[in-house]
Amino acid sequence: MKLYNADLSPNALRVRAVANELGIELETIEVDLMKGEHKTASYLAINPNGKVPVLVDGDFVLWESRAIDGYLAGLKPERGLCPTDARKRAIIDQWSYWQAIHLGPAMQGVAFERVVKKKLGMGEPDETAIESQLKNVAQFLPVLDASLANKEWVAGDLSIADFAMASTFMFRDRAGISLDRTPHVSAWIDRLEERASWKSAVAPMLALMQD
Ligand SMILES: N[C@@H](CCC(=O)N[C@@H](CS)C(=O)NCC(=O)O)C(=O)O
Repeated sequence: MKLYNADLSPNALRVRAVANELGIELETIEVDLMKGEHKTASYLAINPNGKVPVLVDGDFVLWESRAIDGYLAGLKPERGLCPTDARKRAIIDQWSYWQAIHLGPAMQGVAFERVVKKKLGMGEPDETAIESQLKNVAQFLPVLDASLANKEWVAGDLSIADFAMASTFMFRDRAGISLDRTPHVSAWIDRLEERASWKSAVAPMLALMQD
């Protein structure tokens, strides 16, 4: 299986981590976003959105990181990362969609302004955008915190929802987003980041951030 990947992409990160967790080996093909390799005709033929990641499994092509994680988990159902039980699956979807639509854009909005722009030489942070996204972070983070008060993982057992969520937290320290007021979230992300699957997936990104 091939993964069109960018080491600096939080969306590709959640796919590499789930593959590691499942023991699925992926042939990663690095797509240089700075050189626009994701906008070439040959790349747009596999993902018309011009974004990473993309998974290619034989003649099956799949984009959208959370969908890719669901597919990978489905190949190894015995690992339980995405159960077929309707209620368990619905709770995983609930948190995955919530991350994609609510918490993720808020956290990533702050990280983009404070971390990514600087890293890629894209100018000064937009303080108005930061203020607006920090309000969203303050609204949504406590929701996750309350939910994690009585469970170890986002959907109860470890699942693809944890990996969907975790990518959002990658740049929290660099972006100045404190988890002091959300101790359950803090304990959960520490737990997740201790996993060998995550450590190995995140290593290339951390190396790039040190440059
Ligand atoms: N919803 C997509 C988002 C993919 C995405 O935005 N990828 C970024 C990298 S993190 C990208 O390729 N950006 C390049 C661009 O949009 O031009 C997913 O989860 O896979």
